[in-house]
Amino acid sequence: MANEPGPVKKIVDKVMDVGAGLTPAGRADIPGVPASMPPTVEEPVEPHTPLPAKPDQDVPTPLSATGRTDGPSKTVRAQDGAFLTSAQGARLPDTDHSLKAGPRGPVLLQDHHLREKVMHFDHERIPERVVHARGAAAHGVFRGYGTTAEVCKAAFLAKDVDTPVFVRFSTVLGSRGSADTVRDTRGFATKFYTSEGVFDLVGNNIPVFFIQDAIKFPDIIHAGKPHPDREIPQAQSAHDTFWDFVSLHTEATHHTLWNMSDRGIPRSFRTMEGFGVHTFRLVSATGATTLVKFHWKPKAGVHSLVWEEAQMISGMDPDFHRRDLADAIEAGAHPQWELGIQTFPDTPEQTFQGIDLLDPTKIVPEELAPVQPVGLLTLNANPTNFFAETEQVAFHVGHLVPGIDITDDALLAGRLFSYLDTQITRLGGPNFPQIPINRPHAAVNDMLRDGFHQDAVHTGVAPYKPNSLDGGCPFFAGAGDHAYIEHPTPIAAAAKVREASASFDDHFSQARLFWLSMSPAEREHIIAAYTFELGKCYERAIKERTLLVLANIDPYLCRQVAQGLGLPTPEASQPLTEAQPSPALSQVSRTWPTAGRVIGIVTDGTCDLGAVDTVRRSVLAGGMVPLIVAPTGGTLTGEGADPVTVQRSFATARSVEFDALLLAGAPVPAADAQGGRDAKAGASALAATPVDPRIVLMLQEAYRHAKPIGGWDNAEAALQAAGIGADALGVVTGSDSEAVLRDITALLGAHRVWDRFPAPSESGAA
Ligand code: HDE
Repeated sequence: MANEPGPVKKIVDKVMDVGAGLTPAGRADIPGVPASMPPTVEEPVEPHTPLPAKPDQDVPTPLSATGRTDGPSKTVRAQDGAFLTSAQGARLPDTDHSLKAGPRGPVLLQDHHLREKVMHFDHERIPERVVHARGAAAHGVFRGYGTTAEVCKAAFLAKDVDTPVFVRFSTVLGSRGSADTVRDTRGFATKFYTSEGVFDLVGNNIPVFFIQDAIKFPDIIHAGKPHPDREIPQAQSAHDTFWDFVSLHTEATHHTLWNMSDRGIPRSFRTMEGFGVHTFRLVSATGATTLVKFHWKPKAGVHSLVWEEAQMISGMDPDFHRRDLADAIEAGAHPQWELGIQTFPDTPEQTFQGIDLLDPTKIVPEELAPVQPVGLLTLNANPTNFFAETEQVAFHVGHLVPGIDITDDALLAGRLFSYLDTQITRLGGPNFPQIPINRPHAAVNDMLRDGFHQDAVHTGVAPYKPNSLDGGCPFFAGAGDHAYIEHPTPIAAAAKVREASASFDDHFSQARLFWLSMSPAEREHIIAAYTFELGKCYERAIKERTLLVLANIDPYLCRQVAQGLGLPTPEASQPLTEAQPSPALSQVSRTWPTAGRVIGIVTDGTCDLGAVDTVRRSVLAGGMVPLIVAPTGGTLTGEGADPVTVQRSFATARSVEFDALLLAGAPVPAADAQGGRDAKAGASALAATPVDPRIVLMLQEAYRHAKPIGGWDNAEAALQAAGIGADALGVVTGSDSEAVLRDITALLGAHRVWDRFPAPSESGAA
């Protein structure tokens, strides 16, 4: 009875029939279709089996709890049958009315359907992650380049080995429902389902951490989370407790500076770098060891939002990052990252050119140890069910495979304890590795038994060793059988102390290195970020204390922030180090691929629609996403031109959705351009212009967010209404719409037109 083709085919034909009224542009080109079939206006009532998942979606590989692959199909875990049933499979005639003694009578306790439905609903939520609660994930594949053969024996790194992966991106501080574009560190956690067991690389988009020892983790998180009395502010570091802690605990200085830089507000998960942060130890087939740091390099380049844009998006589209990831995958623009390693000799000191490799507040500049590519990650499918996959995935830094070992990093040691511990509460017991998304793709023959939610049906009577009753099974593996054998790293004799190595006391030299490596535009953003965040603090003492920290990074930074706060500029308390800048740390001055960028094409429908459609198609052909913005939703039609589907109306569109804007003429005010209806149209000065005030506002925002703007026909009139010169930097007008698009695409390669706003010359000086 499962998957009966007859009724499904019938309903599919029926819904496709209704959907046929929609143009292909509305259905296929623009990602975001909510279900695999377009809905009908009337509620479908003819029974049929569940609709299939969307083509862009995948599910955890169907494996048994013990890693067996034989048997189940990909839909085996989905619901089945055409009829509504109870959890026990009994078919139900109604789910809208409780069982009552008469239509107006009391509800009867014997209503077992009501009881089951509400009981289950009452328990739908599980505790959110204590950190990194807000996240989004995707399935993909990792292909090894084989370049690590000399240093690492891990099977998944061998040449052309494809390993399934599941990657979850996250913010750190916010609750599950918080906005995506807040200023914060981002998590970048990858689960590799390798043939030798699961390997989890649980990293961040910032290569250093706030603390050097895991015992401080509750402190930094308590300080960053909302104040415990009022539980505000949500998902932000712009408050007194955060700055109170980081100004007193100066080992946080380097990470905090990264947070205040553009890295704290990424444009997309797709445009983030990822870092393993700790130093790991690789082991070769011959037992030789190498210390390494892991890096993820996005093929799309490293890009960020500007702060005003990030704040607007938090209101306009709090799901901006997760939508962007899912849409890109659905559109076939599969995001890619190259995994790379920096390698260092495994010496007893565990330092490299004077940098302590066990100190997670330090980087090794790429100019000193280049990042060597070892494989390619491609995210190619969206989860089918958020809860089952993204919410229940459980990462753990102790999920290691032969060839990858840990070091004595004290932060890593605490994580090795924490990531198992937290799942007991979050996922309700010790059997979370059996949840479909967590199951290894390697044979599992452990002796762990029973417990809540046990899914395996183990055979045998002897889950202990040694045994003879189960024929001695399971047996020990040797190195030749891919056993995970800890590298016998010598441990120097030492006294038990609660202390850190003296080298951990340097809290400022690398913060200064980061500052000196920034372009002038990036430095201005950092100044603005500190000024904003500290400006939100209540206590003057906390601001003054933070200025003392900034004085030890750079006098210009300190002076500018102090000025913005209206406070005196303190002197540095220690000599500034003369760090060599690392150009690899800057996001500016390089060009990147433009695939996946979003271009808004604005028209009031009175222009040459043929040209609009041609540009729209060229944007698509370039791997970018065109969104048509018109006075109302629906379809634009014109003589001799194909109909053009509208994605955003003047009322619903906002500049922050677009990386660049194209104007097909100067849109006249639409019928709803009234302040009483749409406050965006309310500015009286704008209402007086012959251009729709929402478009004027959109242009002004795009301009100040340093976005490229192009136009043809009468576009100059719209620019003029917005106070933007047609010859301004990054503004392109002309009669040939295709040529304008070419210029705009070239500008997008540099991400933004930063030169539009030159930084004060003083910013370059120390
Ligand atoms: Fe985590 N961290 N962490 N962390 N972390 C968690 O594990 C913890 C640290 C990171 O998408 C928790 O399953 C301690 C560094 C990511 O599911 C928890 C310490 C780095 C994620 C936990 C750290 C990270 C987590 C919460 C100090 C970057 C999200 C839920 C020693 C290298 C993974 C969970 C996902 C999640 C503890 C420090 C990254 C509580 C104690 C450093 C990306 O176990």
